[in-house]
Amino acid sequence: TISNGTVFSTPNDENTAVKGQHRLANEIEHIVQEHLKYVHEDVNHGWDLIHQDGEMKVYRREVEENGIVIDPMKMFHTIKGVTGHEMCRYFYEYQYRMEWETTLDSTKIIEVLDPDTVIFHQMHKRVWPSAQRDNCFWSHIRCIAKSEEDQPIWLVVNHTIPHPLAPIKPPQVRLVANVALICETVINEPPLNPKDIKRENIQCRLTYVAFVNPGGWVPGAALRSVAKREYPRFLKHFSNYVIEQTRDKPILF
Ligand code: 16H
Repeated sequence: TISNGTVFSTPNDENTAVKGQHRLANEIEHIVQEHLKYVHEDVNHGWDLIHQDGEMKVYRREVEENGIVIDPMKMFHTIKGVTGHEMCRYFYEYQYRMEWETTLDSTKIIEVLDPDTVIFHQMHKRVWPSAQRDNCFWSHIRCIAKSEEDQPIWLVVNHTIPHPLAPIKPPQVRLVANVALICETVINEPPLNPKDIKRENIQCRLTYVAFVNPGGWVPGAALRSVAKREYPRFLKHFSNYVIEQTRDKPILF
């Protein structure tokens, strides 16, 4: 129990929380719906293609707010041999985080809201000539069924939130972010019996969007060059990680 009377479940509690019934349920619902609304929005107007490598395309829209670069990022990729559920699972689950994240010093779960919603506190590596960044965000995984025939959409949303267990400690600076990973599974030449689907028959179509405010002044040119290098690196590295992890495992639809 925190001093204001709020009771928090911790990662150590037996998880008895009811799905979707917690203090952040409405906020999360709203932000998930926003992401779903814009996921198929085209990137022709105002978006620059800043990186392309095979199926991977990384777009950026140059935006500044009070002199701070807050460029929205939007990227697409197609990954062979994995499902949308697998991509989202490895992105969401705490135990894999440090195996694929290359921009973090640490990650910690500070609250579990339900099995599909946790609050993380993460420390970023110092990558640019300025203060170290940390971030505190809720992370939510969701499966959205479209119809019986279609493969569902899987998504993970990470969104910054203040939390009494993660106070900002200057000179550290808090990142503000709204990030979504949205995935669909495509099955090529589906065999008659769904049980016969092999990894060679599947691929994942991925969309990743990031609205990140560095939370304090950073030299704009440095931030843009870090972003241009690090987002494609993340996408490639994370995709390869999931391919490797799932290669010899049963397919998780
Ligand atoms: O999405 C990525 N990682 C998530 C899991 O660790 C956390 C992320 C996040 C970030 C900040 C606040 C809340 C949630 O969703 C992969 C991120 C890969 C980013 C590399 C590019 C870094 C370029 C500088 C921009 C400022 C860093 C912010 C990271 C998104």
